[in-house]
Amino acid sequence: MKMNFQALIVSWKEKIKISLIGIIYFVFSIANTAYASEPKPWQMDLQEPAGIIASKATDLHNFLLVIITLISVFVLGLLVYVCIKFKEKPNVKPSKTSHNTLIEVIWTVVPVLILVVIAIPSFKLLYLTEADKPVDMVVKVSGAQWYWNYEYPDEEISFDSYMIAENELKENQKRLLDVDNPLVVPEGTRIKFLITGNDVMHSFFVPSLALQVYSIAGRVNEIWTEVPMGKKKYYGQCNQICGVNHAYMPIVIQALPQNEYKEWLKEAKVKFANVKQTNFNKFALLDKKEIKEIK
Ligand SMILES: [Cu+2]
Repeated sequence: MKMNFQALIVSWKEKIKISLIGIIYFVFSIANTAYASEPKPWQMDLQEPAGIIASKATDLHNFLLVIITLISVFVLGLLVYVCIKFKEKPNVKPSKTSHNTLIEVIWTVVPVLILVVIAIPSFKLLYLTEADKPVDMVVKVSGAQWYWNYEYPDEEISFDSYMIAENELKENQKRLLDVDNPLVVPEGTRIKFLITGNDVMHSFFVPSLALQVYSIAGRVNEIWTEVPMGKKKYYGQCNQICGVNHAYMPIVIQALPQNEYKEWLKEAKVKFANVKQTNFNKFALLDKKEIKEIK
């Protein structure tokens, strides 16, 4: 009878263990299959990285966090130690020490070494973002007051992307984040973005893809990213203060499976066929002489 009771307890423990594993697995599987990369209420960490640049940037951020924490704890400890050790009571006659060569050498050399340790992965990442990698497609992004224009030079389509006003939001659409025409791209694609501006300075910022580039009139900035596999929306915002409606020009990159992208492209070519390209769009990539010739 005693044995049976023990066996019962063991089986209950086993059941609880299995249930806990099940719950943890369920939570993680939901998190992994999330269909959108977006800011979350009370979010503490960075958004889940998508693509090689974003995951390397997140790794660098986590590495720096360790270094920053160690330095902060060390400095705090030092301050507390000094406050206690050199307080007035036991030091009625204060020491007049003003130099200590060894300590001065240490506090110069150690920060230099720390900076070198930080610089190596930092430069590696910077070079990766600047690398001229072969890409699958090119998208030209133009910032304007207060919307984005996306142009697919190879497909000869171009369209504006405006935020959906609060009173026009449909179910499942996000306030201040969803747009009428998202930038649609095929999943698993390496994309080169050419980023320019129409008026004031804007900034094309999609945190989960580690994209953050200034959009400046008369200048074309360039960056590439890899959109991973999976049907997903990547949300971003203009993050260069650009005027009264700065907060109302979000960015949505919608990744679709190849076949759905092709379907979208077919429809887009019809839908945006009548959209006349602005002079700005025609001229953005030309030099002054060529513009004169066209005029
Ligand atoms: Cu802006």
